[in-house]
Amino acid sequence: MAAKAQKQKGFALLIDPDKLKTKELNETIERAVWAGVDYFFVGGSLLLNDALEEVVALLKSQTDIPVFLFPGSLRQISHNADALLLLSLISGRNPDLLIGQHVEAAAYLRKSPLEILPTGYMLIDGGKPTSVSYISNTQPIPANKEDIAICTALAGQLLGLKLIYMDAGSGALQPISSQMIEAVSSAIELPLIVGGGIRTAEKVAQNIHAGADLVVVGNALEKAPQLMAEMVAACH
Ligand code: 1GP
Repeated sequence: MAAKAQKQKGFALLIDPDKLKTKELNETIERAVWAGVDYFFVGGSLLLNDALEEVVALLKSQTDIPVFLFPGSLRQISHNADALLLLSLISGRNPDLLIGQHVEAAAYLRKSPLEILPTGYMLIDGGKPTSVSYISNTQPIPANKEDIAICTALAGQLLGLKLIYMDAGSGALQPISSQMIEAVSSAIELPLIVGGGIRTAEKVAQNIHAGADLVVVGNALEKAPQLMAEMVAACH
């Protein structure tokens, strides 16, 4: 745990290729560089516009900020990104999202130049049904059940996953509580990513203080991009 505490904290800006037009994306990239964003996460539940390749190409051509794919499904892959969060939805009991899609994608991913980051993905109830809980056909972990979250994250660690991502879902009414973050963070040795419904720099700071290693924000910065610099600063 001591080693974990010394690790650098970071901020990831989530980009949903369905939402941003090229002009807005250019402005977002400029702002992200200026603010000192550590990572771009790229992904969405559906990818309606088939814009993933275009978005990744633009990010890679304009910045050195690493681009991590955060795919709604393993059909959402671009080899031009830097890394892939290979998500196993360990809070749910949908075998397709625990192992099924991974089997289908394995031979393809093995040939890919992407760095593969095996990630235990845990949905935590954020106060309203989210796209991801609907599409994944799974129940999130109740927001006040720290014991279930701890055991789920621990199981992910024992299975050899390399990261744990706790997500209240995009646009969640209630972001994950500090109590929940602290409980899980202090029970595992893996880096902990936290996202979903974070709207203020204060909440970013609270998450870091509670033990998150990487904080992810999407929606709030689509609506209020001027908050980006203070949110990033709250991580460092
Ligand atoms: C969702 O954790 C991400 O998967 C980010 O959520 O869009 O609510 O910031 P928001």
